[in-house]
Amino acid sequence: MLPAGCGADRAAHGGPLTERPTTDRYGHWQPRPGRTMITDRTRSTRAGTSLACPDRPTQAGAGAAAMAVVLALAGCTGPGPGPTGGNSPSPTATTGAGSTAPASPGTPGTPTASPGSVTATTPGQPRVRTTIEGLQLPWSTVFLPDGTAVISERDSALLKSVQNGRISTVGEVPGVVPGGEGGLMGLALSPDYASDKLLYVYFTAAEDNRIARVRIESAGTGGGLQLGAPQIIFSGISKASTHNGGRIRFGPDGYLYVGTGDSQRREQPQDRNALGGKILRLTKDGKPAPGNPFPNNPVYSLGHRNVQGLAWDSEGRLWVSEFGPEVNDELNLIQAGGNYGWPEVTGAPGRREFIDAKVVWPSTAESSPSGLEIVGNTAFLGALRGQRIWSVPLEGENAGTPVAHFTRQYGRIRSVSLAPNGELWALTNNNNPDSVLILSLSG
Ligand SMILES: [Ca+2]
Repeated sequence: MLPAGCGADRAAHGGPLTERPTTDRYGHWQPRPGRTMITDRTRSTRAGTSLACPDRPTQAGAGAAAMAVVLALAGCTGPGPGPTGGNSPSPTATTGAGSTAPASPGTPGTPTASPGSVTATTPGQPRVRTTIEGLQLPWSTVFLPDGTAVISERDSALLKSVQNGRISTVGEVPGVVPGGEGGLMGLALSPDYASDKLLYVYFTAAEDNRIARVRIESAGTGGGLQLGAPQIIFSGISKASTHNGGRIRFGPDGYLYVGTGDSQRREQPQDRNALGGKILRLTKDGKPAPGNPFPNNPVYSLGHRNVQGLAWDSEGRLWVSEFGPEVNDELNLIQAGGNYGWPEVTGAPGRREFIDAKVVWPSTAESSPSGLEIVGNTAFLGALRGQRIWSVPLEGENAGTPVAHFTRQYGRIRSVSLAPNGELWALTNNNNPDSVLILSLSG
């Protein structure tokens, strides 16, 4: 399904990294007490530009009008008819302004959060205030304290800045070996950026997926930014042409959360000593964070297929978006040590040993969610194959009925990120070229 040339075993362009892997050849975590970090000063000499290799091919107009199935807590705790079994999803109906809402508030037998109580705290309808064009396969956005945006480009391995609507190249992250869905992906700004000036990056290298940190700071009077030498803090996350995960984000507890993919290794997600198909929780130095559910282990939750969206709600609960296989994309509420089912189950089958998704999209043609952001009590998800932005009202531990915005108006959406001024920045993923959509939520 992937375009030619998207294999994961593309030759490395840079020299070998000097750090010993944190995992064995099967991607199993190898605790090494007292490990010291080694700075990677190897510069890449990447040549050429990779093809766009979609996480999930887009099929315009594909699929029936399947609607997201919404699961309130009551529907997720015990055995019973599956949400996608006897109950057909509701069709959708266009309501104008680029939004699509369900024709009915819910399907009998499928519990939903109370729409009334949720709607009251929902931000205004997102509207595109402006667009900034000129990016190529952008993946992640972070904002510096002065409002400057820093954006990663997956296949070019470049970090770009956007200031006053103008795009500039900051520099290339060395050691990135793009291929398939891999490349330069997630970004996270240090919570101590004011003093340490550090940016964390997740990328696909020659042998694995890894995380580095690099100083990024003003170059001087010109207002530009410059990069320091990256330091690898975590490595050994297995790679493949697809399912590389890639989202990283600091939580309210100050630890770095990492969404990984199963890297086409179905045995990894249920193995708590393998890094694939997990959410990891790390210190700023790349060690397992204190209080993790399994001793001296970076794993925070398991049984995931491919996590590319992480966000916390106002009460500090972690929600994640996750690609399903041919069915059942998911929005999950994360519990430390929780098992989210893959590859044994997907969606919300009500199996006691697995945690059900809060929202299930039966049709991956309508979703395939990558980035996730929570604004107030509303989750926003960027949909790749679905070519839209979904909003989902949250109420406590429950999720309400998803609403679609901008369906097939801007193509594939990779990420959504809240800017300091309250606007939402969405990145397209079309490669012809790509844009930032700056969305106003004020109504
Ligand atoms: Ca699941």
